Amino acid sequence: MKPHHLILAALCTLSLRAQVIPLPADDRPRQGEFQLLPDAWMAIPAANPENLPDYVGLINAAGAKVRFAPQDVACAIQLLSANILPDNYPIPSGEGYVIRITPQVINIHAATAVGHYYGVQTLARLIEDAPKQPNQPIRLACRDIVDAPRFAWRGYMLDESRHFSGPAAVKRLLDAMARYKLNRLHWHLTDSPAWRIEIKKYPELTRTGGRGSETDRRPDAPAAFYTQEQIRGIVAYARQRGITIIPEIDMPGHADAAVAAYPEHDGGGFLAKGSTDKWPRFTFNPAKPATLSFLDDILTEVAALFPDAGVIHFGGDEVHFGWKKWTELPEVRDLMKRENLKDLAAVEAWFNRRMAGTINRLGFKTGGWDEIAARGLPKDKTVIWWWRHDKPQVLRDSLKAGYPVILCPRRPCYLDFVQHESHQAGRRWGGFNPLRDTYDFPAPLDLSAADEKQILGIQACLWTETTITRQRRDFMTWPRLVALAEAAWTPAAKKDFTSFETRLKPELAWLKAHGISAYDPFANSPEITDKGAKTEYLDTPE
Ligand code: TNX
Repeated sequence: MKPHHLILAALCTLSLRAQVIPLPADDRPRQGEFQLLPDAWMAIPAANPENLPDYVGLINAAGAKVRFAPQDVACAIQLLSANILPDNYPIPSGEGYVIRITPQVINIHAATAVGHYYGVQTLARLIEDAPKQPNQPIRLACRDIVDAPRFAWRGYMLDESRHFSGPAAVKRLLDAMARYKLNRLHWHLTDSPAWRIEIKKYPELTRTGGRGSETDRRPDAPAAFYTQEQIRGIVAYARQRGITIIPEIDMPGHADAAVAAYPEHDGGGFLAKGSTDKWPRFTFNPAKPATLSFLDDILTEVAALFPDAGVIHFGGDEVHFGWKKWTELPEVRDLMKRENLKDLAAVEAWFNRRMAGTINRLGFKTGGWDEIAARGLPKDKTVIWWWRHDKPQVLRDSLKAGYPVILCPRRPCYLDFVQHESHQAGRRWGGFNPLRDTYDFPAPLDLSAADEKQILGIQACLWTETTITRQRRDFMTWPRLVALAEAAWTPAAKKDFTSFETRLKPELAWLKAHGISAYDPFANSPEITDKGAKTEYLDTPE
């Protein structure tokens, strides 16, 4: 071909470049194109409409104009079952799907509603990417996309205690997570600065414990928290987007806010260094019967609010920082004698087993930070979150002991770490977390195939000590969370940072258009530091 013929060919041929993040597992071009006409029909399988994702809405938000089809009309887009594919196709299961774009029709095959949802998300990206003119068909290149996630757990953790987000911000976050096929929101609802989840039996938890934030310790600061009604609404909103919310109620450490509300459960905290104890009531009393029933009651209400969570996370992190008072507590002394416990680590382990028993009885697995790995909890009812990147042996031991593990090491999964060498606000620990490190994860761990079977997935965590405003929370989260989404979904062999960067550029525009103030790594946009910012409070009904 002469050069000008090549140019002509390029102009006439539709782009086959898939502007999709996360990159699908397999994308095979075919001959021809499909023309999606205005007002075309979209067929959706009958199901409980209340729980159905808004498939039509997603396609139309991408710039098309399709309609929900009545029975028996010829449809342009059809959501079909998994097992009516031609013989040579793999049958999708779970979150997987197959999209077939032929000149006649677009078929999306999946075994589940969430599989269809992810197929529709991918199709929506192809539609977004296609050139559009008013009242003209949208031309889509024919192709087969055969897709399924690498990891079942593709998560984000949001710390609500240090600074509160509020229902509107969480829904906005869920929308963006769904776009990138992230499927778990780990909701860190309680910690030392404040308690953010309404518990009907103990109203002081939020009335007193919900006051203030990491940067506002005034005793009369307003309270900010989620009511149970708001939580039910957020859980349903997430479910329609394929996202499961996992609540975390941190114990026996990180308990100051709860203990401020109900001081009878105090187990002591950091010992005085000079006169400034930062968290004097860091722990619950781990052995007092009334405290254990109080925690049972809380977990019972939490379980009812998150019926589909599968796992309730009970924290379990950093307890030894604040357990020094335990030796003086009569209940702890009695327990040690009665149960023949030789040290405080054994007391902590006893407490973990005691509370895990409650969680299991409520029908959930127990989730915990990696400190709980050596505590003798049942491996079929416990999930470990590996976070201490400086303790790789803890990961090895957890895998060896047979626990399912979620990987969220500080490096490169903590989003309170800075992302550019010039950035001043945020953490570092022998380095920081640039976009590329998050994208490449978990390759540096050199996981074997056997390891990978035991690893549920990966998760980014936003601890909010230094993120006061929504703008800074966005800045620290995005676009690293987009990189994590591709790392969690796309097969290792298909990951390619250069291709990711090309696809990320238009995503930055999408994030901006949706009011999300992401960091722009290409322009090295100015750092949002929150220097001088004040805690923002939302109105929450009493
Ligand atoms: C450690 S990560 C914590 C959090 C802090 C975080 C700050 C973990 C299980 N505990 O309480 O917010 O460091 O990076």
